[in-house]
Amino acid sequence: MQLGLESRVKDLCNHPLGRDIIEKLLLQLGKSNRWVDNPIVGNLRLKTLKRLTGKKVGPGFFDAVLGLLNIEPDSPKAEEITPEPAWWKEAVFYQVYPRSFTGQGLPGIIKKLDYLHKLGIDAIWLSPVYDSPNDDNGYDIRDYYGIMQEFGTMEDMETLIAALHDRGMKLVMDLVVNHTSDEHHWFKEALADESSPYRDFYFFQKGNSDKPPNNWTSFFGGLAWNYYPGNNIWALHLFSKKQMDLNWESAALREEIYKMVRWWLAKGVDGFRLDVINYISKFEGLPDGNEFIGELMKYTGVERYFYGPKLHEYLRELRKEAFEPYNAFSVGETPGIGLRAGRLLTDAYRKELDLIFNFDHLEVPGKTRFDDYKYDLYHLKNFYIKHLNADKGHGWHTLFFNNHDNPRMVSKIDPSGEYAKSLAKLLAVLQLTLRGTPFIYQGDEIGAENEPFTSIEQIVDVESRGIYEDYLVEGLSPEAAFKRILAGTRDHARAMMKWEEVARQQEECESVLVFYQRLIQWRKNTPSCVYGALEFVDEKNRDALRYKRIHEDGSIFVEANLCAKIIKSTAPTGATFLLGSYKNGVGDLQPYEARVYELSSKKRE
Ligand code: TEU
Repeated sequence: MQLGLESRVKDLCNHPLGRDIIEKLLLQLGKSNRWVDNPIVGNLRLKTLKRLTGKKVGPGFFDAVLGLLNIEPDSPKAEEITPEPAWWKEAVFYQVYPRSFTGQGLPGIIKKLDYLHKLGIDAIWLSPVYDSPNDDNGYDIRDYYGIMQEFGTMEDMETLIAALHDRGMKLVMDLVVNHTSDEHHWFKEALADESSPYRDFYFFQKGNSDKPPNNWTSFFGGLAWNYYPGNNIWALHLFSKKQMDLNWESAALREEIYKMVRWWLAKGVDGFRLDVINYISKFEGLPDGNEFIGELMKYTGVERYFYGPKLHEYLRELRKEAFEPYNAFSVGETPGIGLRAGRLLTDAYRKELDLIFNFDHLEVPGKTRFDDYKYDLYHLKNFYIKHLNADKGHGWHTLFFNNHDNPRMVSKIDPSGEYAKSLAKLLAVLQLTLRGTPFIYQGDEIGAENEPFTSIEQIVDVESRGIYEDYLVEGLSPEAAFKRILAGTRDHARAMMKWEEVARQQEECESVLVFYQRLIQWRKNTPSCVYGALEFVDEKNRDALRYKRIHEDGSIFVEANLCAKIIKSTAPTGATFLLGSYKNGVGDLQPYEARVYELSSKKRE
C-alpha cells in the first residue's frame, strides 16, 4: 500500500513500518500506544495531522516518514509456521570483548576455552581483533586482513579457530563494514587523490569549512562531518572522527567487502555479527535530518539512514555473494529497527539475516541510556510478550541483557546492588528458557555489576568523552554531566573480567556461575527450551512473569518475581520444581526469585 498525505492515521498504523515508527516515537516520548488506536485520531488524514502538528514537528517530518514507508512493499507473514531447526537456534553464545577478557589478546582467549566449554558455551562472538588504531577499541578497522598487534598474530587467530572447532564450538567474528578507520589505506588514498579508485568508497563533499553538507550529528558527539582544510573537503562519520562511513552505493566497495568476508569464512570462521548493519544505506543526496526527530532520538539525521532505501537489497547481495557459499551464520546489530522491519530482516524466505539485535528492551519508555533511573522489569515483560508472540515461527529472537555498549542490566534494575545476585540468576533463567538464542556477555555469568567510577578522568570510552563535551556545551555543570555519563557509559561493561571472582564462584554451590552452568547443561537436554511453543500466562500481572514452553517431549513452566517484595507462587498443581534461583523453590516467591518447573515428561511415561 503506497501512503501519501491523503492517507489516514489508521493506514499509517496498519502499515508495518508505519507502526514501527509510531511505536518508536511513542517509546521515546514515554507515551502509550493507546492514543493512535483511538478511532477519532485514526480517521484523521495525514495532511490534517500535518496542519495540526506542523509547528511542533517542523517541515519535512511527514515527507521523511512517508519516504520511509514506501521503501518496502512486503509485509511480515501472518500465518503460523513451525520454525526450521538450525544450530544457531540451539546454541548458547558468549560474547568476548578481547580488550578486557583476560588482557592477553588471542592467546589469553585460547587459554580460557576450557572454562567456556565447561560453562556450556557453543559459540563465541568475538568483538573486533583486526588491525586498528583503537580510537573505538577496534571498531575502527585499519586492515581487515590483519590482526591487532597487541592481540597477537594471524597464527594465533588460526589456533583459536582450530581450538574452538576441536571442542565442537563455533566462532562468530565482528564485521564492521558501515565504516573503516581513517587510517585504512582506502581512506588515505581517497582523501589524498581525487582520482583515486577509492574516492567513491566514502562520502566526500567539497565545500567551505563553515558549511557542513548537512545537519547530521555523530553518535559520539558533535557533527557527523570532518573538514579537511588542505583538501577543502568534508567527509562523513556517524561515529568517531576516525570512523569514516563507507558508501555502499559503490559496487566496487561492495565487491571488496564480499571478498574479505569470503576470505575469513574460508579460514574457518562460522559467521559474523554485523556492526550497525542497518545504517549502510543512506538516502540519496544525504538530506538534512528533521530537527524534531533529531531532538527526540538525540541524534539528528537517523531517519535518513537507519532504514535506508537499499538496505534489504544490500543484505540480500551480501548473503548471496559471501555468506551463502559457506552456509555462514549472521546476526545483525540493528539499532532503531522495530518489530516489523525486524521480521522482514530475519524471515528465512527473504534471505537477508539470520538474527538481529533489537535494543528496545534495554531502556524503559521515555528514557535513554544516559538517564539516571531505575529500570522496571515490567517493561521487559511487555517487550517479550509483544516481540516473542509476534514472529509466528517466521523469525527467531536474540535474548540478551548486556553487551560491550551498555551498563550492566543488574545495576540498572537495582542500583543499590542489594539484589544483584538474585537478579543475575533471574536474568539467566529468562535468557535460557524464553524462546530465542541466548547471547551471554562476559561477566554475566558471575553477576558482574557496574563499576564505581567517581570522576570523568576514569572514563576512557570515546563515546562517553564526546557526549560529555556535548553536555558541557549544552550548559550542564561538570557534576551533572558526569552523573549522566556514569549512568550510561560503556566503560561499565568494558572493565577487566574478574577471574578471581570466577574462581571463587566456581567453588560455591549457590553462586551465579554454578547456576549458569547448571541451567545451560539442563537446557541442552530440554528440547522445550529451544523449540517448545511459548505461552505467556497472567499477562497483565505487573509483579511476575510466567510462561509455559510446550513440547511433545515434555513441557515446562517458568515463574519469575519481577519485584523486591515477596509474592505468591501460582505454579500449576502437579508441576515439579526443577531448578531455581533460591535454594528451596517452595512456598512464596522471594525477591526476584525465578523458578523452573516440569509440567509433563513423555520420556517418563
Ligand atoms: O554500536 C553501535 C551503536 O548503536 C551504539 O554504540 C550506539 O552508538 C548507541 O547505542 C546509541 O545509543 C556498534 C558497536 O557495538 C560499538 O561498540 C561501536 O562503537 C559502534 O558500533 C561503531 O562501530
